[in-house]
Amino acid sequence: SKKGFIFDLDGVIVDTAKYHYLAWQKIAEKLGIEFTPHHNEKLKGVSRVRSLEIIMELGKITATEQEKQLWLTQKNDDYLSYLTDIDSSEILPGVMPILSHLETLKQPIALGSASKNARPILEKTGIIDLFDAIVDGNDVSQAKPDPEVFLVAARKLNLAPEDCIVFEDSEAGIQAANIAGMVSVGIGDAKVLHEAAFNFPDFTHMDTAFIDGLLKK
Ligand code: B16
Ligand code: MG
Repeated sequence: SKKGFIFDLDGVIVDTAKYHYLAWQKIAEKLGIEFTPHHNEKLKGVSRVRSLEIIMELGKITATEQEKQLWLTQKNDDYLSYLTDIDSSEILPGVMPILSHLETLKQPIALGSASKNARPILEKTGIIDLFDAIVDGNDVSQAKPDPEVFLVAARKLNLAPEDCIVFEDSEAGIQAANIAGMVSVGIGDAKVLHEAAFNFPDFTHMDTAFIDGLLKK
């Protein structure tokens, strides 16, 4: 049967989560706020604006709208500087075999990312043509864990939410997929992503038989 396979971008398809972290760390440092990889888990999958709010809450600081805009711009400029020279080597191990398998089976593939930088990343890594639908931070108004991004992707694929499978590396994204009524697949630390229906440390641990099994349901 036909299922919709919805992929998150940062931390699932490409290894850009590390660049988000580096860029936020610089902002946090400037604000005198301690920001560890553990704190960073809460930022994964959430919007840029919400990410800054979380950091400010961590440091218990307030700021004017103008200051916040400045920090958001600085963070994004810094993040983009890491992306200047990226290519297909940024694609995480095991991702291409799964995407190729889905393509061979003619199963619909969508992107469901919170990032406003998703399209240039897919272009630079050379995989944009594999996607039947792309939904990113420019298309939605509600950040994960709100299910909007995945529901819009399902609609674009013309599939019911229950016929969609979401691959996510973030707590917020797994929650969004579950709220949407989709099958959630956690990619990363199973302890962090314990709410997912399935867990894999990364795509090298997922074989094509797992995909075939989902299609039989
Ligand atoms: P941008 P995803 C998310 O992408 C990231 O995980 C998150 O850390 C980031 O803040 C968010 O995109 C917004 O990204 O600043 O590029 O618009 O994981 O949903 O693909
Ligand atoms: Mg992610």
